[in-house]
Amino acid sequence: MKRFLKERLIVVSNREPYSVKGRSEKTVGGLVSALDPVMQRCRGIWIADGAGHQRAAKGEEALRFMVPFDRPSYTMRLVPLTRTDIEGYYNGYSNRLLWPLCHITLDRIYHKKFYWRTYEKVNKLFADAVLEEAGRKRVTVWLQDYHLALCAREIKRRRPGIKTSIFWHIPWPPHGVFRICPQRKEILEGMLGNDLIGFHLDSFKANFMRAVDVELGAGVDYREGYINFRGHTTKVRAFPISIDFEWFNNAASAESAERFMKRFLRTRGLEGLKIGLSVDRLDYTKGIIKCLEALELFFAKYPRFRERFTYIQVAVPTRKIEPFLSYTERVRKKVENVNRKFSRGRWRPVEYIEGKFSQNELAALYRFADVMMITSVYDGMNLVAKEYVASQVDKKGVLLLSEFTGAAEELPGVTLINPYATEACADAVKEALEARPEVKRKNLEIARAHVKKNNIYRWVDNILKELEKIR
Ligand code: ADQ
Repeated sequence: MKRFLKERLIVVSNREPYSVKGRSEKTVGGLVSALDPVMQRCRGIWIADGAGHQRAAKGEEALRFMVPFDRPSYTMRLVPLTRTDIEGYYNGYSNRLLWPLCHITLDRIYHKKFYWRTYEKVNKLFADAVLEEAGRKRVTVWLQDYHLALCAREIKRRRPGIKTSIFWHIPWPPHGVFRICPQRKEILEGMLGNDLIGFHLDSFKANFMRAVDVELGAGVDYREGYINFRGHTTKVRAFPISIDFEWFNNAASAESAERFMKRFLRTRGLEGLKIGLSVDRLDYTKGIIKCLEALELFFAKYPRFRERFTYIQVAVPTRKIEPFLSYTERVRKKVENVNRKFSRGRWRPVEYIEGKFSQNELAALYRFADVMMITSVYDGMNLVAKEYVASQVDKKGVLLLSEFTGAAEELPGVTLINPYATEACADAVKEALEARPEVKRKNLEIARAHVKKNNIYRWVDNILKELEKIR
């Protein structure tokens, strides 16, 4: 990152970047993977929910401390939420309404009045923490994601001079879908408390602008990306998020990656096989069932790949609530079915691993996977796609990428798939496994050059540059 803001940077997110259970451990997820290196460099303040925190320390010390513990670089400030707060704001409004709504999985939407009341309350609690940390100092606040749609409006109400911005990490759906939201006006008004709103794609930005136009009658300059509402101007821009290319490139090139992979393949009896890979949170938007259905069809249609190819599905449990829990059950059952159908001797078509891997281990897996399939039914960006590309140091693999990910609109040199077209996905796996080495090399060179240039530091730089321009 080249740029530092003149003012102190306060990042606010639902989840803390480190969970502390005796030692500090980085949490899994796109947001943390993206922002932690940035905060380490600029020594800001990160405000997050501390409900999952189990610190030995009490009182003040428990809520405010430096992270990471082995290399203290920036301040963590926790907002202690009760179980009821989490139930209403996080499990409820954020993940039973906004998440399925923005991912257009409408029959998963469920709403209670209590969810909304708590969402409003918790957004106020986050605003309180921001104002307390800011004191009389000049700060720039950078809110993260759909949990905090109302926070800026509250900050501005009490200190209009504080510069605030939000980055929306998930899609913003077309207005015909967004209007389903029972609190659509309040959400939009809350968002317009920000001076800058960032989305991954121009299409999400256009959807948002259309919503404020229709719902609030705000003054909207579609071309320049400005919204005028009640005397306040908000700029809306697309900033496609990325990854630390060099980190993945180096981690995948390391000898330790080769050693890890050798051991991994040996202990699981996968030596000598072609390898496929998916790495997902156990979330219905990632289309894991779609991926397994495509594989089932692939092994049925192309039996010559049996005993020659195994697909590794790494799946990490995230939200321990419905409907994520039943989705996890469905995934497990589907894996069992496919394996029961095609296994022979020691060979299994799908190697299902439920759990978390370190980033070094992921880099190794990415490097040695001959094909990676990403079947999200809708996805803001999808960092896994970029991590795979950056880790493909030998340029021997193929990325099959759902056309419904943000990454698909941006990444050149990858093969787009439609996860709903099951047979076409199965065929794409076969074609990937038979692709000529020079074609794979050329495609990966193109994709890698793109991610190398448009990396996470550039993303942050672009957002901070835009924030600096705002008076
Ligand atoms: P996510 O929905 O979490 O992010 P994604 O962008 O793919 O999706 O990021 C997932 C992250 O978790 C990756 O960095 C990956 O390495 C990590 N991860 C996944 N499985 C893991 C495992 N088993 N072990 C360890 N790490 C694992 C949201 C949006 C995305 C958007 C990001 C960033 O839904 O569309 O790209 O935010 O804006």
